[in-house]
Amino acid sequence: MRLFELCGEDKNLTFSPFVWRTKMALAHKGLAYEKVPCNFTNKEAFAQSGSKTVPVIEDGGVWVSDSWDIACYLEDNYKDSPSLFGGDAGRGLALFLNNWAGPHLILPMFHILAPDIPQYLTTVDAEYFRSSREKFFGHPIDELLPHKEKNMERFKKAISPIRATLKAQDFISGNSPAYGDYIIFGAYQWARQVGSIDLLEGEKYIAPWFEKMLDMYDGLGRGAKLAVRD
Ligand SMILES: N[C@@H](CCC(=O)N[C@@H](CS)C(=O)NCC(=O)O)C(=O)O
Repeated sequence: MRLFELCGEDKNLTFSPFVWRTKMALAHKGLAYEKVPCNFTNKEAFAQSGSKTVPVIEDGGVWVSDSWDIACYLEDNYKDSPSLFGGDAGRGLALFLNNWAGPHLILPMFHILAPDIPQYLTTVDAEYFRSSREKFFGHPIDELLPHKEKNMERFKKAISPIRATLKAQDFISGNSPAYGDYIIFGAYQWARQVGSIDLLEGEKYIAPWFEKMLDMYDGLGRGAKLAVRD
């Protein structure tokens, strides 16, 4: 199996929150794979998938893109390894979380992180990132900077369901981690790798959960390369 992922100027700096979902899912299922780092402006390696975004996997000639579709593919094709969803009801709820996380976790987090990212990309990637994200936000990403405090407040409010869940149980998915945990983990791992603000400060329930997640699978998350700030 091959996993295509985005990297910074440093090929070992691979920080996509969506790719982290897939990496944790592959580890959960105990599947081995080869990592293929790609740049934002060079997606040749996975062109055959038809996808413009990562994660993408290629498994014995089968191409699958989109983190959710990959999770379902792994679940359906590797039935003998631990389940990512714990059955149909779990899959349904994980889909809800997947759909919730886009607008209510990733997006508010992106308002905080976006200006931090270009410094870690190649010059052409940084240019692409700035112009594509400017189109997305409707203004240059640096214009987010003066609103950091307000955006932080918005983010802290948005994640209250995560806080409340981890207050009541050890993992998002209950007693042990599963795909729902990987969805949330990917976002915090992204912030840990490239963010200049500690989003877990004061988080009595989320921070200890994140520490546990970092240690899983022989410290897969903890061992990830962190961006080196100037
Ligand atoms: N819904 C997709 C979203 C994936 C996505 O947005 N990936 C970003 C990296 S975090 C990407 O590949 N962006 C490429 C680009 O902006 O050109 C998924 O869950 O896989």
